[in-house]
Amino acid sequence: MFLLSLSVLLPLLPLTRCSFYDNPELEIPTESGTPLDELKAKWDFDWGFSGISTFAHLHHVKCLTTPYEPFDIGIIGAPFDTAVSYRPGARFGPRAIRAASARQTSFRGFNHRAHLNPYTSWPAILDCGDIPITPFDNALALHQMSSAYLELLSRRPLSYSNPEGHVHPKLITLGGDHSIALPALRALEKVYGQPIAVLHFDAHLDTWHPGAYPSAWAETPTQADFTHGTMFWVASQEGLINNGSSVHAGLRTRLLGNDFHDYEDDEKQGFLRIESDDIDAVGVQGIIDLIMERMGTKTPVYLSVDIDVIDPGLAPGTGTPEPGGWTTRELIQILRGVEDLNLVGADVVEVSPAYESGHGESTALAGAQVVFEMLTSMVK
Ligand SMILES: [Mn+2]
Repeated sequence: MFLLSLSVLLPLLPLTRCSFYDNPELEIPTESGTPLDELKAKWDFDWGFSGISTFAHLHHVKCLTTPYEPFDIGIIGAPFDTAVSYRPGARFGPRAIRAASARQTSFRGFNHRAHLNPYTSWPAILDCGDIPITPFDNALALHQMSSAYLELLSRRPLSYSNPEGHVHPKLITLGGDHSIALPALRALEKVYGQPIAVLHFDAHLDTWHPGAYPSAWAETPTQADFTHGTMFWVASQEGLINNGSSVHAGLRTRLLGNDFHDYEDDEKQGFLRIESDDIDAVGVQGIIDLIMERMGTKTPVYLSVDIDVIDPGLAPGTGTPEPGGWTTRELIQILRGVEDLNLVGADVVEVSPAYESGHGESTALAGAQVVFEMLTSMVK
C-alpha cells in the first residue's frame, strides 16, 4: 500500500533543477562500462597542482624493470649525494625538480624560444623513475649507476631510426651530486663506441685529481677517488671524454695552492675554459659562439649542468655555492643558443632543496627549466 502511494506521488515532486549548486553526479549512470575515450576526455588531465609528482606530469614507468615499454627520451632520477665535499642533500634533487616541474604540461608546453612543444612532438618521453642507489657504499653505488645507464641505453628506442641517427634512447638525469656524470659517461662511451665530448656548465672544474684534498691517506688506492669534484678526472683517465672538444662554462672557483696548476691539469684533459666573468666581455652570443666553434654539430655531446653555475642569489639550493654566477635567464639563453649540438645525454645536478631560501623553489625551478630546454633541444 505504501509503495503504491509513493509511486503515485513521485511524478508530482518538482523535477526541474536549475541551481548552480546542483550535483549532476547524482544522476548515476544506469550501467558501467563508459567508453575509455569518454573517460579520458573527461578525466585525463592534471592541473599544475594536481596529480602524482612526475616530471612535467609525464607518464611514469620504472624503466629499469619494464624493458617491454620502449621510449625515446627518459627522465631518470639519480638520488645520490654521498660523494659531495660540502653540503649534502642532493639526493632530494630529483623529487624537488619533479615538484618544481609541475607547471610544465603537454597542453601548455610550447617553447616559444624554440618554436616547438617537446611534449607533443615525435618522441615518446617517459619519467623513468629513480635508480635505487645505495647511500652506504660509493663503490657499489657507482656500480649500480653504471649498470642502470648501460641497461637503459642498450635498448632500442621506440622511434628507432626515425629520425635518422636516432638509434639509442636518450636519458636526462636528475641528480644527485655531480659524480653521477661518471657512470653516465661510462655507458655512453660503451654504447656509442667513442669518447664523448662534455659540455660542462659549472662554477667548478670537476677535473680535479683525487689527491687534491690534502690527506695523508691520498696514496692509498681507495674508492674515495670518486667524488663530485673528481669524476671528470676519473672519466678522462678511463678515456671516456673527447679530449679537445670539451668545454667548461661558467667557471669561477678558487684554485688549489698558489698558482694555475689546476688549469694546467685541466688542459691535459682537453677542456676549453669559459669563465663566468667572460659573459661581460663577449655577451651571451659570444659564449654560444665559443661553445659551437669548439664542439660543432656532429660530435656526440653529453650536456652536464651543475645548477651552481647560476648565481647563488638566484639558485641557493646547491651543494657548493660560489658567488658571481650567471643568471637563470643567461643560462637558458645559452642553452637555446647551443641547440644544434648533437646531444646524446644530459644531466641537471647538485639541486639540493634543503638549502633553498624559504619555500620558493627557485633552484629546483631553474633545474626544471633547464631540463625543459634540454628536452626541447633533443626533440629538435
Ligand atoms: Mn659540479
